[in-house]
This record gives sequence, structure tokens and C-alpha cells, in this order.
Amino acid sequence: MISHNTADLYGGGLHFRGSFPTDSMYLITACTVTENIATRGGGIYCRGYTSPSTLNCRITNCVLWDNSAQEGGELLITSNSNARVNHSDFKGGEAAVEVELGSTLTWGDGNIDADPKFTSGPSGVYYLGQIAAGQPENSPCLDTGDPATETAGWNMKTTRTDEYPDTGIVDMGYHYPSPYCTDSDYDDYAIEGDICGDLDCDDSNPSVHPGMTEDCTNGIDEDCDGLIDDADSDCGGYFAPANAEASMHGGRSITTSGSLNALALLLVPVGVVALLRIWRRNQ
Ligand SMILES: [Ca+2]
Ligand SMILES: [Ca+2]
Ligand SMILES: [Ca+2]
Ligand SMILES: [Ca+2]
Repeated sequence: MISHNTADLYGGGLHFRGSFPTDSMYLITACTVTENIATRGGGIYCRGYTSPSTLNCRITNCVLWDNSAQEGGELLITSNSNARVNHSDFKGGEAAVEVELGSTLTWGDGNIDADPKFTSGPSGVYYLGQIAAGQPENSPCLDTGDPATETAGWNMKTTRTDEYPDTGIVDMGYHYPSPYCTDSDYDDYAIEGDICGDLDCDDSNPSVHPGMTEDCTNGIDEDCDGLIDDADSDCGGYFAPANAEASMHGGRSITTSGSLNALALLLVPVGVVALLRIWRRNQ
């Protein structure tokens, strides 16, 4: 949420600048940038460095509304900048973006130019109007973000005044925290699961959540599927069937696959020695 800032010259809300010789990439997602003022680039100012384009500004799932400037009220791209906008709500649409000095604008899919119908709620004034939360009409920003956006993180935050989390396709614009979802380790997964997305099985460890890859050697179930290290199919799941079979036959519960392995190593040589003895006796 970036609002009510003023810059004398460039970028009332945000000012991105290219570097040399390394290309720069800025990705701005699910932001609301509103009521900022500058001389150039009221909402966002993207400036490259040298030719060819060195700066890439990517704006997705955002609302840019009611920013103002003498040039480029919502967005100004200049000096070999290379910007791309998709699934965002821009006041004035593509025509309101100022493009100059060797810069390019890619106006991608899903952009709209429609009043976002901001409404006041428990934590601010930029919630999105929604009939389901008690407002008279729906904001055009509901469920109109990029469908390819990962839901983790957004589905435990909210654009609704009743603070119910964002479900389905991500909404455009800033998402406020939702009291329905608890995420103490800030890894974008909550302990409630259900409407808050996939369940975080350890909310004190940001390296443990359903989006992690299982480390096969550390005794921790980091991807929260209930299976640890070798038992997890991500690690081959090699010993899992043996454990399942022992349990099916009413054997004592074997908790570690390592103990099965050790037992096999012990029994195989004993069996071979016994067979050798029988063979010698019969010679
Ligand atoms: Ca968490
Ligand atoms: Ca966690
Ligand atoms: Ca592990
Ligand atoms: Ca696991």
C-alpha cells in the first residue's frame, strides 16, 4: 500500500532506476498505489540507464488510481526502460502511461480501467467493495488478478471489510492481514489450513511449510506431508512399503526404516552360513 506521498520531481509513489552494467528487474505485485503526487511519474517512475533497455519494471495485480503529475500521472517510463503491465487496474488505461526516450511499454493481458470502489474497513480505507461483505456493489478488482499467480500468501490475507480471506483467483490491489489466518513465522502458510490455504505444520519455522522441498537427511518433515526423509516419496519413499507391510501383518510397529535395514543385513549372512553348514554335512 503506497499512498499520499509527494516527490518534488520523480516518482510520487515509487521511483525505480536502472543500473549499469547489470540489468535490473523490479516486480511489483498486488500493490495499491494511490493519491501520490510528483512532477514526473505520479504513481510510479521507471527510468533505465543506457541503451539497450536496462531496466525492466513489471507491474502485476496492482491498482494505480488517482495519482497525479505534470507528466505520467499513474506511470512514466523513460531512458531505455522496458516496462510490462498485466492484470492491473490503471486509471486512464494504457493511454495514461507516458512512454519516452527509447522506452517500451508492453500492455499485457487482463488490464482494466474501472473505479476500484475502495471502501473503509478495520485497518484502512483501501479495502475493495464486495456485496458478500456488506457493500452495495462489487469492485471490478475482485478475482481479476493474474490466474497464474501463486495463491500462497494471498489466500490468508484479505481485501474484504469483513476480513474473510481472498479466495479463488487473486484480487488486484493491496491485501490487508486477516484475523482468520495465523502465520507467526511469515512463510505465507497458516496453521488453520482450510480457507487460509495449505496448512503450516510448524508455524515457528519458516523453512517448514507445504511449499518446501523435503530435505532427505535431517529428520524433519519440511513439506508437511506427514512423511520424514526416506519415508517421503520426494526422497524415493524406498522404505515406506516395508513399514506398511510389517504393520499389515500385525508386527510390532517399526518406527524407523533404518532398523529394518539393519535387521536384513544381520539375517542374510546368518542364513548363508547355515546353508553352507548343511551343504558340507551332506558331502
Ligand atoms: Ca506460517
Ligand atoms: Ca512454517
Ligand atoms: Ca526432511
Ligand atoms: Ca515430508
